[in-house]
Amino acid sequence: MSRLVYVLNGPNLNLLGKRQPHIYGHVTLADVEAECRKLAGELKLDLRFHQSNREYEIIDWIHAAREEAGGIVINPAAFTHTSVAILDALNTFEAPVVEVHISNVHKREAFRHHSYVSLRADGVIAGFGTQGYTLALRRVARLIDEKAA
Ligand code: CA2
Repeated sequence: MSRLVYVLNGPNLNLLGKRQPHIYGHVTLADVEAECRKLAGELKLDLRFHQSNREYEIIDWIHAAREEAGGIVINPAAFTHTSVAILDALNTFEAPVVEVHISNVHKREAFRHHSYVSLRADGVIAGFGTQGYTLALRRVARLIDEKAA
């Protein structure tokens, strides 16, 4: 089982820490990547960390992950609630998938309560702020270790 994990981020997350701090906090996506890379070192994981505002790029990264990755952590952002195409791509990926949301989507507008991605995700983390990413990485590492045992 590969110890390479893809961490994928959807639209507008490049603005993390720069706008709407009352919802998403002050931590930037670069800070999140640095925290993930630090933890990945401890967990002996390799990381590919990406963000895109384009649905097709996220789909292409999921296809790339099929070839080489042992897990995916994904915050699809608004595509969570709209994208059958990302769900279809994730359904072709056989290793663990953990869905992350920085905010507690269930405390927000009704349209954020439904996730296409949750139909595939092995677990979902929401409302833990950017800490959710490292929690998700720990879970993926555990699932990889369990499969290898
Ligand atoms: O809570 C999350 O992580 C979300 O996936 C974030 C998405 C939202 O559409 C989902 O319902 C929940 C929005 C990402 C936008 O990120 C921004 C960050 C800072 C400033 C503006 C947007």
